[in-house]
Amino acid sequence: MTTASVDERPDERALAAHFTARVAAEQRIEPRDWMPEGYRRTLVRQVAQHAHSEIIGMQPEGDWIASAPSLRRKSILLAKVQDEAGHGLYLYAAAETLGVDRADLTERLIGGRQKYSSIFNYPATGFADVGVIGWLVDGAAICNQVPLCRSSYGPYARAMVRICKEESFHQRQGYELLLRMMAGTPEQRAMVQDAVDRWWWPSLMMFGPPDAESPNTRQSMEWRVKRHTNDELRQRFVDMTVPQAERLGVTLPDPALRWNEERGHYDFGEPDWAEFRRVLSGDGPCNAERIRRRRAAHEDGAWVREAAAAYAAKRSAGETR
Ligand code: FAQ
Repeated sequence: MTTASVDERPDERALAAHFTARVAAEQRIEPRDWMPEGYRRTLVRQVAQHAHSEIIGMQPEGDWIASAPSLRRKSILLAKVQDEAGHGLYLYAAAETLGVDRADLTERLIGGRQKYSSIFNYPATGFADVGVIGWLVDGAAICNQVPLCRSSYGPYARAMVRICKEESFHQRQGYELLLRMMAGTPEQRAMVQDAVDRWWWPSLMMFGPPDAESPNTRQSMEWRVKRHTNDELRQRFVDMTVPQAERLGVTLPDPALRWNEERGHYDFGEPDWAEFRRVLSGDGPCNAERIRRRRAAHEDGAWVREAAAAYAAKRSAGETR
């Protein structure tokens, strides 16, 4: 006689059936609900990667706060970068509802054991990059994240609602900055075009590998953690962005880009997936620098964490007296 595995025990089977039915009925799964271990692991992976991306994502634009060309641009950029810190915090809080510890997730990030978005391993070399990051990177982030507001896991979906509102503001500030620069001098227009040339392909890579090479998509769609495949969202982003590029007066660096009447979508070229894999493996232009700075910031913040913990301990001792 063989012993039934945990998954085969009748009560576990009933719980799994209940979980599947709730997901199918578009009901939210909440932290105290039973969930399959794989579902929990997938969410920890995705939500933590997302949180890390927001925090590491502060670096490319953050570098421009000190040299923004006017007080107005400086305050806009400062507010945007602070929003990204806030997004990271909502997302770490959502991950903690799954039974993981934020300190441990941070250790995993700076130890290279957890990923963050490939896009933040590219340098922001000019001020036009701030506009292009807002337009393309936040634009891609919105495209990917609006459907996540309907993700099956309650705390993640609710965090996404708030994040998306702010991301759409970020996208507009980027586009507005670019409109201003495009109405400026030939040098300013050239800066914008140069930034678009550098950020276009990495932005398409934000959506992840092609569906045929995406190991997680099928299961994540079944669990309704993800609501669309990587390729569907990449197409949606291209369709949304081409008219914006035309309005702006920039050329997207893809000779294969053209409207396909039959499909009702733009055809576009293939991103360099070898470069994507290289960046994911740690060999992008800025990977080492991003992690080095994140680690230094974490170490520099040790005294704040210690002081907060000592204060919390003092308060709770006071409350129990
Ligand atoms: N970069 O099987 P799939 C932002 C990994 S936030 C790095 O397709 P999945 C805001 C993937 O983790 C940007 N790694 O995976 C902002 C998996 O690795 P693993 C972040 C990537 O999860 C704007 C493996 O490849 N957004 O921009 C990437 O089903 C401006 C196989 O891939 C989110 O995190 C990549 N691009 O789909 C901040 C959104 N793509 O863990 C500052 C939420 C894939 O198995 C300034 N996440 N990988 O070893 C998602 O929607 C999904 O996780 C995907 C990947 C679509 C990113």
